Amino acid sequence: MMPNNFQFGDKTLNLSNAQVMGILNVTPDSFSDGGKFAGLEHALKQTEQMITDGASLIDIGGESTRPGAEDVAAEEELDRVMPVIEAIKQRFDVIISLDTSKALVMEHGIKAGIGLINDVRALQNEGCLDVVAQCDLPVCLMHMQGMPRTMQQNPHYNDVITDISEFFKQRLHSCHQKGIKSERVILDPGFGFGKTLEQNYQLLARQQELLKMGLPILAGISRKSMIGNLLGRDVNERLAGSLSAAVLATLNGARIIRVHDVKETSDALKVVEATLHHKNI
Ligand code: 8Y7
Repeated sequence: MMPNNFQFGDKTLNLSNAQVMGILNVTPDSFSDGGKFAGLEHALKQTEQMITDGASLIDIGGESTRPGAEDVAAEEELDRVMPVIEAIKQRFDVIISLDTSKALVMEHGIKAGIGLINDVRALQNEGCLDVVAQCDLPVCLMHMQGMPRTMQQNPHYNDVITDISEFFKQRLHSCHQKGIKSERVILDPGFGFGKTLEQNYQLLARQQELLKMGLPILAGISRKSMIGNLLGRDVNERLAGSLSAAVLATLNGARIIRVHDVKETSDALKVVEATLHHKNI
């Protein structure tokens, strides 16, 4: 059985209720915010608003991983994320999730007091397993097929759930070899990361099969192409689609939902939770 209480550094979250993770992009090219949160003041206002609106985690990322994006140097990523992490730590009592795939950035973030390492490359880059092994923070291992620059070119799966489960097993094995226990691992199927529209919806439909791994699931679908391409909607017109996806991901077992629209998602998930409360009792 999965424990309900999950430790994020010095903070505990009860994952028996779905939790909202608010996205704070600090990339100049972030695709849906147009880089307008690049400034520290704006990032802090955005953070405060997301906390008020119901986010229990704030995910800070300084590397764009949108399809086609180029790599960012570690120094540049540190320059983008560290001032924001430090300022948030000073002012707010919220769990900071650091979206990075670089060992050096993880190391700095850990020292600054983050509560979660969110790695879309699932600790496959050099040094990441070692850095995570030396701390006791949780880590989110996300599935991606290929690399951001080319991942949408020709994704292929024998079976999307089987293949993703296999990937998780391999990554968990590597974690265990370094002494990173499963108890601090969160799994994420990686919607949109090397997946066609069909594959993304099959994944959402069958997401609960991943619960067999016995670990909490995080899902990020907010404003993604699987919404936009299905509906023919620009990135700023994807709220209703994103909310539907957040509800479905929660019904299908996700415990943390990564979103741009925190207020609306928190409301939607409260309605889901109030209903689910009456099941199995
Ligand atoms: C995800 C993510 C992104 C996701 C996790 C976007 C950083 C692309 N997507 N991290 N990051 N899961 N764990 O559209 O789905 O937000 S970036």
